[in-house]
Amino acid sequence: MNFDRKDLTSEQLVDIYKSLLLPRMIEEKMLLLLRQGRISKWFSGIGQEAIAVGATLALQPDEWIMPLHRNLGVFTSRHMPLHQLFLQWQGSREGYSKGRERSFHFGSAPHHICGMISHLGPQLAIADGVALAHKLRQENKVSLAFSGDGGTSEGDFHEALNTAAVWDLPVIFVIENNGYGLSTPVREQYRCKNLVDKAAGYGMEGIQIDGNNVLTVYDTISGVRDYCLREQKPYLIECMTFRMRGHEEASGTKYVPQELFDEWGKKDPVKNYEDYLVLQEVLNWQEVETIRNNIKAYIDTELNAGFNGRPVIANTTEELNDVYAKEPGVWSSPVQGSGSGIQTMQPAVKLVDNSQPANEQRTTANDASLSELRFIDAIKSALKQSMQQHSNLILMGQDIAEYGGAFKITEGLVQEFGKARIRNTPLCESAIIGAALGLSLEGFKSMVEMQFADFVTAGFNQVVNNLAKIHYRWGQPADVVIRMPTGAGVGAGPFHSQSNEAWFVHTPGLKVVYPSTPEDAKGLLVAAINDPNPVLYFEHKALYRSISGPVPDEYYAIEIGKARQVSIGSDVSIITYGAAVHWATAYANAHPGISLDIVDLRTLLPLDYDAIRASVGRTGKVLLLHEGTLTGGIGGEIAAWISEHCFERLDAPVMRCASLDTPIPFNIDLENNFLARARLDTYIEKLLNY
Ligand SMILES: Cc1ncc(C[n+]2csc(CCOP(=O)(O)OP(=O)(O)O)c2C)c(N)n1
Repeated sequence: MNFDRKDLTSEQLVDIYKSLLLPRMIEEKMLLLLRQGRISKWFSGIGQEAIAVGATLALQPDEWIMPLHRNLGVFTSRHMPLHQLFLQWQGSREGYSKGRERSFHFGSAPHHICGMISHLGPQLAIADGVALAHKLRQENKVSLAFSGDGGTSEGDFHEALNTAAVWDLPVIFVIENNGYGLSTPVREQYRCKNLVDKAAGYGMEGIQIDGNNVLTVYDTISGVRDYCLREQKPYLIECMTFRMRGHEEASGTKYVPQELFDEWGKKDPVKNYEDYLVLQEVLNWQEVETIRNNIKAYIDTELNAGFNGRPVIANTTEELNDVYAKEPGVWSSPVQGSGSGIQTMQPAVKLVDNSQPANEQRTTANDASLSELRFIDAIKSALKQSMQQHSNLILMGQDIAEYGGAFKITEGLVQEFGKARIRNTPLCESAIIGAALGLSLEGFKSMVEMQFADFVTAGFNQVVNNLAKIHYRWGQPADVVIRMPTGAGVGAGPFHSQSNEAWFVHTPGLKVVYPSTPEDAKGLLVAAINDPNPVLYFEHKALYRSISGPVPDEYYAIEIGKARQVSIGSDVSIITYGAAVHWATAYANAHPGISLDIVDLRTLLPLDYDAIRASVGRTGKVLLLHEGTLTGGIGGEIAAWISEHCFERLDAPVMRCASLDTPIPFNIDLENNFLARARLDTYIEKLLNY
């Protein structure tokens, strides 16, 4: 192995040696503890340490790294104390995730390390978002993300590299090509000669290097970092290495030919570098011995502390409380040792309470000037005012800049706020949602527009696994709003009409809002953008231009989690949301003799159980009405809650009127038959006559 020290001092060479040796010696100890049954699982990076260590040392300590499961060297080179790392691996409360995450699936904002999710590839686009934040603030910083050879086959790899290239982001993508993805050899993983060849396809520079030579890794990444900063472009580095142990310790290595172990054993990154230092007389063997003894002593002391962690005592209140970030400014107890600590100042915003019918008590500011706006214009107004209020708010989506978006909601914004903040995206939902999370790591807010709610499936993983879970896992807020143009009624067929809100209501960590009036559309979007949590904001396309109403001109918010009482009645409750609110009111208008108690939920997660209970109390007969399909819909959840909590108040079975359990048909007659509206009269009759 050829080492070239270039202009590194002997002291620097020794520091690199210590950084390289530490993860190796920790791992050797872990393997021992594993055999003794004192730890349960271990993903080994033995043989690959030069990559994680060299990369981390080449970056500034406040540059984000997105490591994976074999990158212990990232954590140690960022000087995370071993006892706390060990507490983390043991699932202790005093680790980095309060016992909620395993092995290396955790992050720490003070160390600028972003925790991976098991799905691997989603890490890459988060680095895009971080780099975008640096670019927008004109900071001289890069981000660095790892991928295995297996991970390069994921769509996320393609999306993240392409987006970084198109947006000229200073991201360093590092592939650790260690020959295998679990048991899959690289010949069954890809057909190009070298993975770095893919760089050209994205229009970026790339290089393949010896990943076992720590000086090569360090020098290359230092140079690439300079390039990324100077040119404001991404770069792909393929590090050739080998996985010297099984995928994880229990899975064995039978499928790996012995010759490969023999060949790569000779290229051991630690041994070779050690020999080089001795040969160059930077160290002698006695000094090597001393360094090893010091590290051993450090490991033993730290492990002692690590084994003395307090056991986790489950506290359900704390578990539930940590799912969501508190409002900015009151986010006081991030998971110990993590949380970005970045608290963006919240603009002063008036809370409008229009939760009671106009003829009842209503505390909407009477002095506020009102304009008659269409639903779509109310959304526009919320976006525009939020952009004015939050200088750190970025809007992203396909065709949203000059074109104004598929529904023209963002029309004109690019002229006022510029292309840096109103961003057209390539066609890649997953990377953009991942980038939104990266922006959030750096204290930005973002709104991602789905062209149609249906297309969120292409970014589903980022929503339900990254955005939704990150705060619970390691105390990091995901300050992202996803706008979801949703719903049927316009003959748009199975993939431009879906009501998929129920998928997200089943995901703790998300908030789901779904306004039905222009006033609520504006106030809830403002609230969603102010909220530090990931919010899915559903906007029914059929309402955009079909309804209008009075909307305060001022900047105001409507409380997330609070339902609106549309009308108070005594015969039947209709608990509903979205376009179905208008079906219910149309029915009420057409049947003045029936006293309907209509509740517009407005927020589906969290639900306003007080409003539901009050309505049930007034009528004793409940119809849950929604455009989403019946089975597994929100109606089922609310029906269960009512039967559990309001049973004595019921005078009839709780009924659900929902859309048919079929995909959404294109033909208008079929679509009308599909929609819940077709069965509304029948259900109300049933309840009245019960
Ligand atoms: C989306 C997804 N599919 C499957 C897995 C199971 N899995 C975990 S690691 C792994 C192999 C990864 O290989 P590679 O990217 O080369 O990284 P390495 O483990 O070799 O470091 C697989 C298949 C997963 N974690 N995520």
